[in-house]
Amino acid sequence: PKVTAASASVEHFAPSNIALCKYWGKRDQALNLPVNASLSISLDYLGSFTRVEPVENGVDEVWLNGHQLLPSSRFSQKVSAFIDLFRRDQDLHFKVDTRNNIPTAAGLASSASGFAALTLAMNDALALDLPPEHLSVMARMGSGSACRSLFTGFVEWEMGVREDGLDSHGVQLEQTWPGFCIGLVEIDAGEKATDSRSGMQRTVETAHLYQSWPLQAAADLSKLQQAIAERDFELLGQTAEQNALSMHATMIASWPPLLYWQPESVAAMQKVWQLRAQGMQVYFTMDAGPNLKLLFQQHDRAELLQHFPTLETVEPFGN
Ligand code: 2P0
Repeated sequence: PKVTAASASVEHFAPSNIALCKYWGKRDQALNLPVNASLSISLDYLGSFTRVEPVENGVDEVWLNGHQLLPSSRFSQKVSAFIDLFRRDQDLHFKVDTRNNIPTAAGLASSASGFAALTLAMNDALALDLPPEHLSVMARMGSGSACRSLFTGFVEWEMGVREDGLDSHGVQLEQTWPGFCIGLVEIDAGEKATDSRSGMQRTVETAHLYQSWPLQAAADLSKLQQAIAERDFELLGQTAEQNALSMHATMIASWPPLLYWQPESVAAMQKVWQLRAQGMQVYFTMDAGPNLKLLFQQHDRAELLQHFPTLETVEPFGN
């Protein structure tokens, strides 16, 4: 982008997103170009508020949930490197203040909403006026999954074919699904030991099983598109759950092994399978962390809450 003068403080919100077909593996590390296309649902009001304002002291300042981070911290460095894409060679620095209303680093993709909100804020601060798909390309360079958080509802991340990545961005699907619910089962909100970036790199480099992943993901993506078009909840749930478990199988087959599950994660999976055996249409998906995200429909919410009393539920399209 062409840079003009930096303006005063601006704030933007972007939602977190949960992938039904996961992004796992890069064909280009520097540009965050994925090996496979993915499909997610944005979480409505759960996400990140990011405020950006110019500072005069010659370095970026990064704040997360009310605390200033050390410039040497992983997140600070990632944010500063991302701002480099906007400021280019200009002597412009910013205070970036991000507040998440979801647990940070607990596998709830706060980096996705954070970089999406930061992209919107930088676009405003520098008066760039970029179109949505270009904003999504920029967000992707901060964190791959952030390109999906630029949009609401169902979003497909088209992997693209270009080497410069300009065709690798999120696209919002037209379809809605009133009554579609996501439930967050928090197993552990602590910081995870291996972040997604190094986790997916390790999987690509060491797991033979990963060779089967691109085909699995492509097949799952078409099933999900069909399920969304026909509002076939069973097809959607089965596909999303199998996709997540397939991704985790490639992680477990890495070396050193990458197992994000805790005993309570497995217990929650078994509870979901038990409820399904009793006839309830409830499915789960999991990301690079121990927490489960449940997929279900509004008419099952009350009964599901009896089995998962602390469930935080979101209805991305209302009910
Ligand atoms: C996803 N995840 O599709 C997958 C499933 C985690 C598991 O996208 O290196 O933080 O910044 O591009 O976007 C998390 O990976 O990784 C993620 P980078 P990112 O939601």
